Amino acid sequence: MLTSARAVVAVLATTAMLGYLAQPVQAHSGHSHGKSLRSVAPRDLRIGTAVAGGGHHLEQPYPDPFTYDRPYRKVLAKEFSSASPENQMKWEFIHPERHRYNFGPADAIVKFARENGQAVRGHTLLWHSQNPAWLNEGTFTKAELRSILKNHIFTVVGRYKGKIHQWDVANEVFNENGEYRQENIFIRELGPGIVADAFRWAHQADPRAQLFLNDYGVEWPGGKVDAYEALARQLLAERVPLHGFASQAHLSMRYGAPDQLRGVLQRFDDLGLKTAITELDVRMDLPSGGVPTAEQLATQASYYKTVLDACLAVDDCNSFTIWGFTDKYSWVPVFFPAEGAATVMWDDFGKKPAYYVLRDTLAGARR
Ligand code: 9MR
Repeated sequence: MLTSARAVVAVLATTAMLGYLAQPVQAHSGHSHGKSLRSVAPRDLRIGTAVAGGGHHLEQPYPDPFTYDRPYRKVLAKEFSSASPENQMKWEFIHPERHRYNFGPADAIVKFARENGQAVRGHTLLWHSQNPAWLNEGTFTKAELRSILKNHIFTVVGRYKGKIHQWDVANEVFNENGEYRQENIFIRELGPGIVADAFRWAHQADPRAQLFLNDYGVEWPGGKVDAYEALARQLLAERVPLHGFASQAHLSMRYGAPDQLRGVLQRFDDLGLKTAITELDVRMDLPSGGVPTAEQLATQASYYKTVLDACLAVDDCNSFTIWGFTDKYSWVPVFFPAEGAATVMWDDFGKKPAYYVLRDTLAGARR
C-alpha cells in the first residue's frame, strides 16, 4: 500500500471521524494523546490482542511474527494488558503427536506476557477445528477418546496453572441453529455432556482460571445465543465451573453494526457470568487499489466503538481483545479474498481512526 495514498486517506478519515465523534461521545484525544490503550483503560478491563503465529501465518512469506518482528513486539507490549495466543495453544500446534507436546512457542508468549504485566487468555481446549491428524484420523474407543481429552486438558491447563487469566474451554460448540456441531469429534463421539466434563477438568487443573464459552455469530440474538443461554443455565444449575461467556466479534461491514451486542452480553451478565470480547476485528470490501475510503474507515471505527461500548456498559465484561492489531498479520485477507483492512493499525503500525476511537472511549469510560 502506498504511504502517500494512505496518509491522505488517514487525514480524510480523521476529518470524517470528527463529525462522527461530535455526535455520540465527547472526544478525549486531548487527554489521551500519546498514551497507550492499556494505560487509559479502566482498571477492571483488560485490553488484549491475539499474538500472531501459527495457523495462516505458516503459509505467509514472513518468519514467525511474535518471535522475529521487533517493532511488532514493542507495540504488543506497549498497547495491551492481555495476550491471546492466536494458534499456539490449539491442539494441532501444542499437541502435534499423541505422545508429544510442543510447548516452546506458548511458553514464550506466557513469559513475554509476565514480563510485560499482561494477562493471558488460553485458546482453546474443546473445538472442532485445528485438531491434529492423529486425533481426527485415529481409531479410539470412547473411553480412550475421553481420556485423551482429559489428559490434554490436565497437561496444558496444568502447565500454565496460575498464569492464565481466562481459558476458552469450549469454542464454537453450536452451529447457527443452536445445534451441537457434529464436526466436533468429542461431542460427536461422546455426546454433549463432554462440555461439562471439559470445564470440570480445566477447573481441577487450574482452580483460579476463569473458564469461558466462546463463539462467533453471537453478536445478535438468535438460535445460537439461545442455545448458549440454555447451556449456561444448565451448567450453572449443575454447579459446573463455568465463569464466562464470550463474543468473538469477527465483524464484517457487509452485515451492519453490532448494535444488539450489549443486550446479548447483558443476558449472560444477568446469569451471574462474566463476559468478554475475545477476537474483535471489522473487515470491509476493499476498493480496487486496496486502500479503504475515509468513509469506510469511519464506519469501521464506529463498529469498534459499538463493541467496546457494549462491554463497558455491562458490569462484568472484564476483557476486551482484538484479533491482531496490524493488517500486516491479519487472518482476514487470507480467508476472505475481497475483504481486508480489518484491524486498528496499518501494516507499518500507523494508527487508523478505529484505534483513536478505542483509546478515546477507554479514556472517557466511567466505571
Ligand atoms: O487467526 C487464526 C488463523 O491464524 C488460523 O489460520 C485460523 C484457522 O481456523 O484460525 C484463526 O483464528 C480463529 C480462532 O481461533 C477462533 N475463532 C475464529 C478465528 C478466525 O478464523
